[in-house]
Amino acid sequence: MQLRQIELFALRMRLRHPFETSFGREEDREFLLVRADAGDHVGWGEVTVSRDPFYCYETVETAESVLRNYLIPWTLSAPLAHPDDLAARLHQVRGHQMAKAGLEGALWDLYAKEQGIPLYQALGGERREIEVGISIGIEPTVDLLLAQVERFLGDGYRRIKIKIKPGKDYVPLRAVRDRFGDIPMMADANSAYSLSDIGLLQQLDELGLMMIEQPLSYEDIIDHATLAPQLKTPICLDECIHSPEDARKAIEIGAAGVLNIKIGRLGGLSASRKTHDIAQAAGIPVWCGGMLESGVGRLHNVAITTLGGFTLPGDTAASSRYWEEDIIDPEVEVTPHGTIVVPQGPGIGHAVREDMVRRLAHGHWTYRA
Ligand code: OSB
Ligand code: MG
Repeated sequence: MQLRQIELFALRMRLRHPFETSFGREEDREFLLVRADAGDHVGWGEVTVSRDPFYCYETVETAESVLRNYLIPWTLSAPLAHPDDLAARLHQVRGHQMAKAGLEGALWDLYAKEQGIPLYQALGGERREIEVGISIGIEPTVDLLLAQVERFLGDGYRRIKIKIKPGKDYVPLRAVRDRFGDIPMMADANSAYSLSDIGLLQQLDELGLMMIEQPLSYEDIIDHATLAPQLKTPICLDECIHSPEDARKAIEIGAAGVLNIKIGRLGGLSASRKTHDIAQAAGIPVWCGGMLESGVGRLHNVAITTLGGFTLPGDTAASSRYWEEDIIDPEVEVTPHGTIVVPQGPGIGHAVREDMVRRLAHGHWTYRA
């Protein structure tokens, strides 16, 4: 890959419905897009950060800073044969996984386009249709939650994930079970509990959840390993897995029965694929998590989900669940039976609406090789 220039765009997009988790409420998504230009082909990646350091320490500003001062100049400093080689070049920068992932994602899209193949094939994926679920935020009332669940079941989503926090856990989940019966259902706590809440977490066991996602601290795997044998519900880790090595260790000590793979949190598609391979070898199912992505990040999520170990429906919902208008054409759609048909065109497979990106961008930086 012979890069000519890399551009960075700062975007703010209004969500159709505010999204509330145990760590806060988002009404606007703020994130970065990376455009990698090699002359004949252009690749796009999404830096899945947020404005605030509440899900993780990275923010729009930290990603912008580390991309501009280190990651982009180092990427442009010499040609790269394959996107898998980028991580080694950026290795000296510790952490900042989302910043690295957005840049690497643009190179993966570019690489696949140069090869004339879809991104999912470049990654070694095989599935042509992926199963998807929906992630529902904390709603102000049980009735509003039930209305959301009803709507998304009607849309065909294959599993319902509901955000919980202390005081908004057993009661709303019980109401969903009572109303909708034996639907595939799980909960995501985003680190809102500690080991002293074990009685409360054990109460959730009776709901027959597929799994509970990240009940304990965002930087813990030890307490999750202590908790796991005391629950019937499998534990799925999200926040505390930042690398394939983290995944290996969590699996080794019994902290995770399931893994949520987020490309941004893991530092890119290459690391996500490695994490998938480790989980698959250990018999641990994985699914693809989401960060309320625009169409660009969403299509990267679709591509990674085609790997064989993604045996559970992920959080990759339709563009229209988030946006009035997405920045890709066509938008990502979900079939009435809760699947996304994997695009077969080169790279991410859908066009990026560049005019719209340039119009929406409130920050724009260009770096030449
Ligand atoms: O914990 O998975 C999470 C959104 C923002 C931050 C963290 C999470 C989420 C979601 C939404 O659950 C997933 C999506 O619909 O993109
Ligand atoms: Mg989560």
